[in-house]
Amino acid sequence: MTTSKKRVRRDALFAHPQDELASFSFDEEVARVFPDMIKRSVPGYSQILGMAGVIARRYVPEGGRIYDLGASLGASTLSVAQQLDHLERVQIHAVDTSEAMNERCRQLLDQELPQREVEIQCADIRTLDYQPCDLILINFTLQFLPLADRQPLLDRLFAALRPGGALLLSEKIHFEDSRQSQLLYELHHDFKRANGYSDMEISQKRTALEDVLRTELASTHLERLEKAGFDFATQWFQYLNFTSFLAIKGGEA
Ligand code: GEK
Repeated sequence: MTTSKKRVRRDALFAHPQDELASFSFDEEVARVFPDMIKRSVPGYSQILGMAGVIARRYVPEGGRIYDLGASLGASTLSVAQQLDHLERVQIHAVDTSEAMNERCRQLLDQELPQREVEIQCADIRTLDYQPCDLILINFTLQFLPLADRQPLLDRLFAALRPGGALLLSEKIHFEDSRQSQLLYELHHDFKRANGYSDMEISQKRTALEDVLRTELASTHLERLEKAGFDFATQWFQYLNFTSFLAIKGGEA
């Protein structure tokens, strides 16, 4: 077994006062610190990635196809591929619009997954030409799409899945009850503070994300999945205001 020494770059992108805050974008600066940023900002990220691999084992057959939508640096792809080591001819498509992310994703997967062919596609998941597939991972990506584009995308994903196939959807959410929303929102900020972010970093990042990341209710996600055609969907995970759904097309769960 070989061990690779990884240097994780610390996210300090919002550590200094910024006169004019540009909207958040997935550029080279973000791609460089992304693994550190997402781990310190998204409660439950590692648990969801771990389960993505476990879920893949259940739904992906030999010769199957997987899409990782908004793949960033390929962390979901990596988790899934590691659990499917025993299967031949599994095709994985890691799709992201950010060239900076794709470039780093390629380098990381070449290092970590030399034995597995992953097709890294620089494309918009709203217009991608989907081929029949067994598992779709869409982890913390739908939240960046305009609200009006979400149902048409889920309809297309449902159509692409083979019967018995699964969709893993993870999102930041808010709640109907304003007290619950406020408490979990504040606890999320406490979580970030506990992970070493200053109040200024938290507040500047929040401003940068304001019009870029739109959260919804868990019930809205479940209704949308049902409308797309999924026979079964469950909210299998929640950590503060971050959650994950598993939806199955037909057959047994
Ligand atoms: C992970 N899933 O580590 N088409 C393709 N990609 C897009 C689009 C689009 N329309 N819009 C945004 N993205 C990953 C984490 S990050 C989540 C996902 C976050 C991409 C965007 O470029 C970015 O790489 C990713 O979606 C969202 O498991 O940063 O909080």
